[in-house]
Order: sequence, then structure tokens, then C-alpha cells
Amino acid sequence: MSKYITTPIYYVNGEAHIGHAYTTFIADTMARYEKLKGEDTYFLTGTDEHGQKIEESAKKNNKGTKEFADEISATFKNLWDEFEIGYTKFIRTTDEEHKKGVQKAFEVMYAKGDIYKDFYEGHYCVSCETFFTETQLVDGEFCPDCGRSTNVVKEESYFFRLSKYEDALLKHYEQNPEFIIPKSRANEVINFVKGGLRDLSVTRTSFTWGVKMPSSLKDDKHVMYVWLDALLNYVTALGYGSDEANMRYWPASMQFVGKDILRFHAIYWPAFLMSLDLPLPKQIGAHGWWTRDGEKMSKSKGNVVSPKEVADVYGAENLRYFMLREVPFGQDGDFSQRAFMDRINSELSNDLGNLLNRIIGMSGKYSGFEIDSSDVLKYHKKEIDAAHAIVDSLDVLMEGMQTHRYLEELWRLFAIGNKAIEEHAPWVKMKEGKKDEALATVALVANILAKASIMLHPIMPRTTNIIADTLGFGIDSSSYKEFILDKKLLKLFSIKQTPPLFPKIEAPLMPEAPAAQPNAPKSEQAAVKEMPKEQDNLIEIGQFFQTSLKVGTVVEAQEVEKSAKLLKLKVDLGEESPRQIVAGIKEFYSAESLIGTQVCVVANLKPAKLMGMVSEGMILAAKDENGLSLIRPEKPKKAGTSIG
Ligand code: ME8
Repeated sequence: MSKYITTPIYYVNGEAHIGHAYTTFIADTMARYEKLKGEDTYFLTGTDEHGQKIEESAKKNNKGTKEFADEISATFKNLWDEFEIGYTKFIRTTDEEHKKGVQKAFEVMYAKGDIYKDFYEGHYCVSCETFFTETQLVDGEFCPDCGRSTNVVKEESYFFRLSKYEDALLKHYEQNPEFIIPKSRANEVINFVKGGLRDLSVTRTSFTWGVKMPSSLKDDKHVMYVWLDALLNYVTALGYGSDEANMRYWPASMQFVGKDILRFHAIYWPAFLMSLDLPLPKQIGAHGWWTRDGEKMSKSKGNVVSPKEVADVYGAENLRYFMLREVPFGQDGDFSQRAFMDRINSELSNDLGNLLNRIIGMSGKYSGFEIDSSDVLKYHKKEIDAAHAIVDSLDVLMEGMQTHRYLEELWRLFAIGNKAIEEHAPWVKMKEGKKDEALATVALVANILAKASIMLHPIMPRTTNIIADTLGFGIDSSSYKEFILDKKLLKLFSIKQTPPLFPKIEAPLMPEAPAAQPNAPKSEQAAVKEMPKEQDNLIEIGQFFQTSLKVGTVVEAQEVEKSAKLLKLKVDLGEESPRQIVAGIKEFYSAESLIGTQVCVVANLKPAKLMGMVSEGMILAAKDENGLSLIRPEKPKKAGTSIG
């Protein structure tokens, strides 16, 4: 069975950042893994180039729209080429075949009666290219997704009968519980659909930068809605509507998306496919959001992490390793140089790099850079069996996208290797004249390194090719079969001397992120307040003690879905149950990063309602022009400890 793996196609309104890189890394890893297993695999990525947002960005940059799209699209393609992303095709929605395919799809949907003409009146967010109803807006004006102002738009539009597919979608989710991973996200989608689907406006007349209507409709004042155009890329890339030979790869085995665009992929996209009588993708994988040093990345804050900048100083594959090791799939992740350096130094350099160096060194000293595996099973059957058990456990982790667990388990192989060297001390055995035993230990470790590098290959292809070259073998689906599936040992290693692959990093190699600029829309001046600055408003000590300040431990934290600013926290104040506190700190802290940390709380504040949620306290924070930080006890204190 063939495999088809996709990333979202990225908007060409700005250059790639590590969030885009993460999606691409994880998809590339999956595609490489399937190829290693010998699967016929097609891997698609590309750029999304139509719509009002791109038109406006081009204008701001004083460029023609196509010229601008060409430039930014090329920066994505070049970046992925630098990262050696092994895509089969890089699609652009401005490609002629794509446009033809979209027009054909529109005709098929129209002929089926799934598209009709009417008027649309709604609030449009250009940045998200999405319409909202009045009730969805924050404070009647702001986009619930990005917090920007929306415009009222009334125009003639063609509509897709999304409502018709409500039941079929719900049935599909029910019958295919693995359709959306992680499962927690599936519930969000199901609830959204259960809440009722409105037909979707799928054309625009207010701008022209989009795929034109099929000529058969004779209505050329409309262009296609960018999401209809964009989602169809997954089949037009395979030739839908033109040369359909590659349509044999459809349905996709895995479509990776960020959680921000899951709704489009798990609701609209399957409905479009049903309308086209095409099968639905096997799985949609929604990953979490990356922050930098606990803060959301944004151009306005100037704290966006450029993958190129990181790769240039820390190494492209080290970044791949870090991102895939750092977060469980589906959860939010944080990029900090400290965490990144720790993983490079301890895991890549100490555990893996040192083991390879020791093998190079010992094989040179004891056996002229040749390692013979003949005696491994005689002296080290236990270790080899343990290594094979680990290797056997890996497939299910990768197929379930548990890359952090996959790498964690994989690293246990290096622990076996390092422990064997310590325990069997080949240098002592050599002195005792037990050369066979010493060389068997070296061969054991060489075999462990060989197997580990095959399994690490999808994550660090270039690095593992160097390791394999150092050991004297090649990584491909036949070595995967021989050394992983059939559990064979490599009979003879011929070792090359290779300089250390992971030099230790002593200090951060990039400038630290500029502190964030608070930029809250007026709609959400939430529960974090600045401390009073007035010196002339003196109070008595008794007045101060009227405020009950307590140390609390955050036990739960969640993003408030329709809000760009709010997090909903459960804070343990040593009371019977934790308090719910809604705080306007989402721009500065990810929910994930707060769990288990301590905060200072005004505990006797009258409960207030924020976006319909009760907030039973206020969290203390300090905010200046450089951003916001929470006030925390210097050392952990029991939850509920009074401050004062
Ligand atoms: O939404 N953390 O394009 P886009 C993690 N063109 N991932 C992130 C991220 C972050 N901070 N920021 C972006 C679009 N991403 C549409 C898609 S598909 C038919 C059309 C990743 O350029 C994540 O995968 O805004 C997200 O879904 C994607 O970039 C959005 O890229």
C-alpha cells in the first residue's frame, strides 16, 4: 500500500519560522520513515498564494502580487532544500495545473447541486481569510482567532452546501476514531459540527487575486475563496483535473496541520471530498503551537525564531532533533536556547557522539579500525536481545506520531552501549590478554550504533549517513530489513575516522529574544493588572493587609478558545478545590509552560466574569515596555502561603 503525506501549504505573506519548520520536519520524518520501511511514499508541501491577505502584503511591499508570491514561495522552497526536506512535489497554488484542478472540482460540486448562488453578509478577518458571525466576534468587532479588527462585507457569493454534510461528517468521525489525532482535538471538531454547520461562502467578488471561476459558469466577476482553492491542493498535486496518474496515492495516509487550521481540514476538507466522491484522508494529525521562551512568536514582538538562523549556528539536524524530541505530538512546545543546548550537549554529544568516538578510538587501537561481529552473541547475547526489544517497540511509536517517546526509547540503546563499555571495560580485558572479549564488546556497541542510526535516520538523515559511513555501511530499506526486521548483525565493520559530530555548546550562540511588546486590543484588558505607580497615594499598613495575597500553584491551564489574550487557570491556594482564574497572559505564556509553576494571587478579590467565565482572583504580574512577567516566590512555597 502506498503512503501519501502532506504538510499545509504555507501563506506567502512572510518568511518561514520554526512553527512552519516543525510541521515540515515532522512530515518529512514520517515520509522518510515510510520510505525506509520500503513503502512507496509521496510527500507534498508547497505554498498558498491567493487571497486578499497576499494581495495586501504585496501592495505593502510595493511589489506586483505574482512577483511577491514568487519571491516568498522561493524562500520557502530554498529553506526546505537547505534542510534537505525530501518532498516529492512542491506545489504552488499559482501553478496552472492546480488552477485547472480547482476549476474542475468547482464544476463537479456545482453539477452535483452542492454549490448555489446567494448573498453573503458577515464580518471578515483578512488576516485569517475567514468570515465570522456577529456572535463569534470579541466585543462585536475583533476576530476571535487573531484579535485583529474585522470588516463588514456584503457581497454576492457562491455557497457550498456544508450543512448537507453534517450527518455524514459526524458518522465518519464516529466510525473512524483514528481520523483526527490527538483524540482530544477530535472532540473539539465533533462539538463544532454538532453545534450546526452553516453553508460556506466559496467565492469572492471584492478582489481578483484568486483562481478564476470555470468558464462554463460564465460568471467571471467571482474568484474562488482561498480555502477552497488551498485545500484542493492535496489532490491537484496528484493531478486531479489534469494528468491523474498520481491519484493512485489518494487518499492521504497522513495530513499534518497545526491546531490553528484543524477545523478547515477536519470539517471543510472532508465535506469537499464527499462532494467530489473522493475518499477521505486516513488521518489528520494536528500538532501544537511553538512559542519562544514561553511567549507567542509574532512579527510585531520581533521574537520570531528563524529556522535558517538557528540552523546556521546550531546545525539544521540538531534543530530537527530538538523539536521532535521536545514535545509530545499535539502539545504546545517552547523553543529556548537553554533547553536546546541542554539536549545537544547531553543527548547528542554525551550519549550518542561520545559512544561513536569511543568506538572509533577503540577499534583503531585494538583492531586496526576493523570490527568483527563473530563473538558478539557469545559474550553479549543479553545486551543484543535487550537492544532488539527496544528496536521492536519503536514502530508503533512512530506510526502513532509519538516522536518524543520514539527518541526517548531509541536513546535507551545508547545507554546499553555506554553501560556495556563501562561494565566490560575493553581496555582492562586487553591488558588481561582477553582480546576476543574486548573486541566482542566493541562489536556489540558498533552494532547498537548501526541499528540506532538506521532508526534515527528519518529524524537526522545527514548525520546518520555520516555515522553509517563511519561504521562502513549504508542506510536504506535493505539495511533496514537486514538489521532491523531480520535482526542480523553487521559481520564486519570497517571504521573511518570522523571528527566529533556534536561539539559541546558552552554558551548561547544567538542573541536572546527581544522582550515582548504588550499589544492587547482594547477588547481584552484582562485580569493581569500593572502594580500602582503613584507615590503620592500613601496608605496605612492596615489598608495593605486588607488585601489577601497568597502563593498558589497552577494545577491546570488552558487557552480560552475565542480569545487571543486569555488563559484559564486552576490555581491551588491550599483550599478544598483549586480556584479558577482567568488571566490575560496568553500572549506571554503558553498554557503548558505554566502548569506546576507558582504564582502570587490576590485571593480576596470579588469574583469577576471574563468572556462569560468566572475568575476568582487576580494573578500578580509586572509589565513594562519590554513585556510582562509573572511575580513568583523565589523558592517554592506551600500552596496557600500568605504573602506580606
Ligand atoms: O494556515 N507553531 O498557512 P500558514 C507551530 N495557508 N506551528 C506553526 C506555528 C507555530 N507558532 N505557526 C505556523 C495557512 N505554524 C494556510 C494553510 S493548507 C490547505 C492552507 C504552522 O502559513 C502550522 O502547521 O499560516 C500551521 O498550521 C501552519 O504553519 C500555518 O501556516
